[in-house]
Amino acid sequence: MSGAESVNQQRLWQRHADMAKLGGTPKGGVNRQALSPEDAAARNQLMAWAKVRGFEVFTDAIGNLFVRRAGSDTAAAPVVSGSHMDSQPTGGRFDGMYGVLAAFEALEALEDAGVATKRPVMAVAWTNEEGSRFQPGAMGSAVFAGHYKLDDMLQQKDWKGVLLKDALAETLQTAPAPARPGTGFALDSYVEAHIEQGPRLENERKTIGVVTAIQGSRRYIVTIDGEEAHAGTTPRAARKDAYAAATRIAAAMYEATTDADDTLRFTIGRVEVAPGSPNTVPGKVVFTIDMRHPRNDVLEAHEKTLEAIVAAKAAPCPAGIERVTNVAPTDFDPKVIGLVRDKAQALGLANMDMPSGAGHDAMHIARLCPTGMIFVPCERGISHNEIENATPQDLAAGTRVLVEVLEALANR
Ligand code: HGY
Ligand code: MN
Ligand code: MN
Repeated sequence: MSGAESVNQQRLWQRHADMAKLGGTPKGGVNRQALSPEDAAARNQLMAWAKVRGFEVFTDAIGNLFVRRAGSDTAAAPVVSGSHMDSQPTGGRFDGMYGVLAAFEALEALEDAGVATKRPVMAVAWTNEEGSRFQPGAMGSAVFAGHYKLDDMLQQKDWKGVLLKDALAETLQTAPAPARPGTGFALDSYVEAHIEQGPRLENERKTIGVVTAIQGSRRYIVTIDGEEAHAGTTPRAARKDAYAAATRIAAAMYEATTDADDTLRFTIGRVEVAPGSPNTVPGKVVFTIDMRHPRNDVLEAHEKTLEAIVAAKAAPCPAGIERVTNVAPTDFDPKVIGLVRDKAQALGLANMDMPSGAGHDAMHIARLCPTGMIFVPCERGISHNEIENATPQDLAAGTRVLVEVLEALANR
């Protein structure tokens, strides 16, 4: 039996159902935010499955969780596949989790098929890809790739002021694993499977997305300092209303980022208004910006525009804009792209080349080793939403391509 023939569609689907219970929401989605008790439960579940198979497991200093299937050449750098198990607050059961479970299923299929590989093959669950609780996102893979310093990330706080260092320690206590010091080790190659999180595959009736690139992404925090005052007695002329300033700034930003070809992605996803009392003029507003585009020069130009808008529209409130992440557009490795396409073809799966609008851990790992991604469709392209859905058949098809690609990389 080949690796692909040993992919067990029912086992893979059931694992998704089992994992969806960890942080499951009444609407059928998941709220399994990074380094939460639900995240720890998912880590324990993955390690329990790995233990049954006798796969080695370990974590690194930022909590990335690795599952290793040995190869014949113990000194060889591993071929790695994976994604993330943390979710958005109102997330779906496939975003990230599919990539981790497809990688684990690939290890199991190689085992079931009795396929020996020269290089070790590993599955990984990267810490905090979503970046919704702790910013920045794709944190575990970024620290692994040296894009962020470990100590800086350990000092990050969530919106309630919880230190990442403390949340990580608690998670690793709840979900203990052999810990390797530091982060980062040599990888031979990396392939990540993920739902598309867009409608193209479904619209074009393709089963496999051969991912060629990931667009650039930048995140900012805008802080506006007004002056708290009585809502009933304070004349408009005397006000330093932080929320009024925020609305002027946001309106100007939406207008400035409305490009003719609808390629730029501009999102204000979180707004905090303090003190949040109906009869007190807001004294402080903090809001996030997520901006993306395939070209860095376009992002650079828009960043200058955002800065100019804050300077021009904030008065009479002092305001600032701080960039918190900047990930350049990523082109994947042509050899890995070709391998994904060839294996999809060989398996008779309709496929198409396409870029990724969403960010993924692969965008950081691509700076370390030959990297590629495999997309499968999700229903109506909906994601970051509890109704996110995919079919067992598509998930298994993507996993069959994945195991063939991993085997080819591990034996070349
Ligand atoms: O934001 C992203 O692109 C990813 O889904 N976390
Ligand atoms: Mn994801
Ligand atoms: Mn996501």
